Amino acid sequence: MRRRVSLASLFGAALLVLTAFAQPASAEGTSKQLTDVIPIPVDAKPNPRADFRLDPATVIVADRNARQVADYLGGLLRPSTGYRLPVVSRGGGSTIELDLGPTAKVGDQGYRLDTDRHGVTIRANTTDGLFAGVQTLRQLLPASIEAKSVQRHARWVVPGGSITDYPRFGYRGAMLDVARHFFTPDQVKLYIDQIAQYKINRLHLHLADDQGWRIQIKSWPNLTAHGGSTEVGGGAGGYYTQDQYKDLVAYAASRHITIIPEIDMPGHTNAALSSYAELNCDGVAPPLYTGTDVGFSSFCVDKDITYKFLDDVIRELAAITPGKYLHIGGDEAHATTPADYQTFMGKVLPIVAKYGKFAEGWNEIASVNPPVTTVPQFWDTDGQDAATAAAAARGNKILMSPANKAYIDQQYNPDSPLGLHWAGYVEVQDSYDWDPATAVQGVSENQVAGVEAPLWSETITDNHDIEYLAFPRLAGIAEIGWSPQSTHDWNTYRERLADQGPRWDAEGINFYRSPQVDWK
Ligand code: TNX
Repeated sequence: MRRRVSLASLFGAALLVLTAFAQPASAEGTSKQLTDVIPIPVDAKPNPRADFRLDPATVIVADRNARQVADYLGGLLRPSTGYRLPVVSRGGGSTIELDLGPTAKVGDQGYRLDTDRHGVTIRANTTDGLFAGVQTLRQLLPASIEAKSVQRHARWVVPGGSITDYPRFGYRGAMLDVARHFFTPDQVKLYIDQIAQYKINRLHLHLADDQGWRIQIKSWPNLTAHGGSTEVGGGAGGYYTQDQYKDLVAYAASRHITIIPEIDMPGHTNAALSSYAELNCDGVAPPLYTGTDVGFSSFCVDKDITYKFLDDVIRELAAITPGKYLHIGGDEAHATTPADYQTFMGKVLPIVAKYGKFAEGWNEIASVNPPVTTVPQFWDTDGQDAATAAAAARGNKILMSPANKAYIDQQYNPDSPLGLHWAGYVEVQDSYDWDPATAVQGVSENQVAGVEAPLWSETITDNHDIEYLAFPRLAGIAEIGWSPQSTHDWNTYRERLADQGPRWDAEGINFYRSPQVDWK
């Protein structure tokens, strides 16, 4: 008896020693906290005795309707683990199970994630929810899971416990301006992969501006042949054929992201006006433009051909866009009188509806009393716009992109090598520390569609540049869009953000090492 007791206490002492040894290992990232995730989950109940460790025999269990997410997960985990991780329809032993079926509390984008010593189960009502759960699982693993080659000495531990998680807002967007500088389909796909890990579910593509027209319109071929032939600085530009665009839409869908295409109008249209003389009031096509001024171009509001043209453009674009929104710009129409702007939008909004879509527009569109299905995107910097507040009061949902917080094309500080600063310098804390429910006077939580981080491309030309401006700020905007306001806290956020550094290194993401964060 005595002997037994002392054995037990010896065992206890050994355990203590082991735990002490385990501590530094966890600091190195072999074992993480359940909440060490961006965006932070709604609810997490850790169970430290239920950690799960992936091993060479682990299988991914998913039935047919979850297969796509399972294949994606396998694709994420195989390169660094070197494990086979086959996707099977049933299996025991060590498993990661994706389970599509009625799941309480989490709605149509959320998920439950339960981890015990035998494995991980992600449950959701939809494949979007499963995909979101997969992004969480990914971050619960050590950063080296993101490596592209086998990491022999890693311990692939997932912390035990349960997460119940769902988004605050349905719309969590990123925008990429492919008009000022063109980005190839592969460049856009890389950005899609990067934003998907933060549960971004919309990618708004700014497809036309003064400097370039980037989407093939078959009935108006000179838009791309001529209008797509240059960009800011005079480079060669480029455009997407409709097949390439459809492929991008499908690729985004495989990352559970909906593409929202934008044709900006009636301003920001020099590339189109330069391609077709008849679209100009004076019938004279202006030269192509490769500078960075705004507000000098306008479609001719009085000509019938303008609306014949836009009917064709919107018809062709709607036909290759499965998402329900088309963005029609409407910003900075300084070369259009307010009366003409009203007339113009009064004719174009019905064309969008005629082709079965809802419109999105920059907040100027709120002034034309658009249908309540139209989503004005607030981009101002002073937190007030009477027309936006009035639209919200009429029932329009507002998308939040206040430029001094959400514009990830702005410089971080005066020394930033890339970016503009008309909205001010936007450091990492600035982009995180705001609340969409109080960002605009007269627009409250239930009137907000969500958030979006626009990345204008006057100063950027490749993925390296994209990454430098988007990371870390995009992660903060993503968290604001997903996590409840009650979890909002810069001090704990900056610690979780620090943990993203090694992940971004492993992924090869060229992020800005802000001095506001103690990077690991
Ligand atoms: C303003 S914001 C613009 C864009 C520029 C951007 C640069 C908005 C709706 N229009 O045309 O690219 O600033 O930050």
